[in-house]
Amino acid sequence: MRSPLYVTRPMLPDLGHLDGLLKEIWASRIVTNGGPLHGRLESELTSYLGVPTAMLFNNGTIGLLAVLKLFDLPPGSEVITTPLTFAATAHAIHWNGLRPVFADVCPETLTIDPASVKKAITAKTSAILGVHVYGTVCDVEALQSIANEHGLKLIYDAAHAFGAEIDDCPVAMFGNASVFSFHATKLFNTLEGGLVATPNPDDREKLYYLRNFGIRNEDEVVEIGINGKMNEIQAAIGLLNLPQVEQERCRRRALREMYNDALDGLPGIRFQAPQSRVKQSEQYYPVVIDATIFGRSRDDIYEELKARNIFARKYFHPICTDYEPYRGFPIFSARVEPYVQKVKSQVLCLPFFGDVDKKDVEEISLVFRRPSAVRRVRAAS
Ligand code: T4K
Repeated sequence: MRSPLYVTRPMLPDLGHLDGLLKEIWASRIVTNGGPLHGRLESELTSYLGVPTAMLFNNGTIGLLAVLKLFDLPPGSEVITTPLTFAATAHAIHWNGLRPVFADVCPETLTIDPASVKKAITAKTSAILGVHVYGTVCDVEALQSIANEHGLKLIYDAAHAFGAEIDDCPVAMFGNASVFSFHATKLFNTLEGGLVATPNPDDREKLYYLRNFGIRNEDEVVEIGINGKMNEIQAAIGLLNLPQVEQERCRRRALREMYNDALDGLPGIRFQAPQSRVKQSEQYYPVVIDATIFGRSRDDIYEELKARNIFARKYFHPICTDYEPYRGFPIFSARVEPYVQKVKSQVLCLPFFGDVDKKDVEEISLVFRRPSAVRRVRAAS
């Protein structure tokens, strides 16, 4: 049996280099609360991401909580989002005392569908929270025009979109704010971590307070803040990983090409359409498997890969409206049936990180290309 192949593996720095930074931390004994490495990383990421405001957080979820607080959305108001996302997106809305409202996704991009967003707008809507899911960016122009027309805040969950650009413009310059995740499973990671970016330099001050209990100084607390602080060891990992990120992105880009070639021409298999104006973050490699054409389902392929020690993932199945707390929440759609209800059983994210090699891709493609044991068993029964 081959060694396990996971959907992703974290990029890690050279241990010798980490040792140097750990010695700095040990010498200063400043281990958190905005230490020197935190300051360095925040400033490097501000330049890297090309935004006026870039504030580190201890994870993406707390970043989402803080960003929803940043805009003082009316309590109980509605935030329109996609159900095809990680739990954190919807939960952050709920934790803010707001109501998540779900809108369908575009069949081509699997990002939130602007026409469906329009169907979901009511007098109570205060914001749209789009997700650049798998690294595919949302239709930022259409969403902005809806937000402008209805006076809504436009926020992006950019957990999958680190370093993405649209027409050479950093992705975080679109909308009112974007939230990145630096979790171990992300292209750029700080083990756990996150960042809130906005195109507005004036947001810095409030985000600073929201991240640190609202503390202005020893005598004043000016916001209902939270503990969103990244510690010095996370920052050290980030400082060492940042210079490696473009190389990892290039390796993934090459891997994407390999997969595209290996799976090309298979009826019923669709992979992420390239977005001509976009520099892709290269976060995930999702394929959409239409069992009625392909002959085997997403779950068949998932199981066959698993039997070979290859661990693809069904992100994001179940979708948010399948979770117990959101069961019964409608999915607003410009279509007769929400497309997301169909595609949630069809998406599979294949192993996607720099160390996945040609042999791995060949092995995976063989599973797609040959009649499976599952299918033979089914046919025989
Ligand atoms: N918004 C979106 C759209 C998101 O996708 C996420 C996070 C967030 C917001 C929230 O951001 P954070 O608060 O997390 O910063 C993972 C991650 O835990 C989660 O961060 C991520 N999305 C989500 C898509 O994936 P799981 O349950 O799939 O993780 P897990 O532990 O099964 O890991 C997947 C594979 O990665 C493992 O099979 C092996 C590999 N792995 C994982 C870890 C943690 C490693 O090799 N090393 C590791 O340390 O959720």
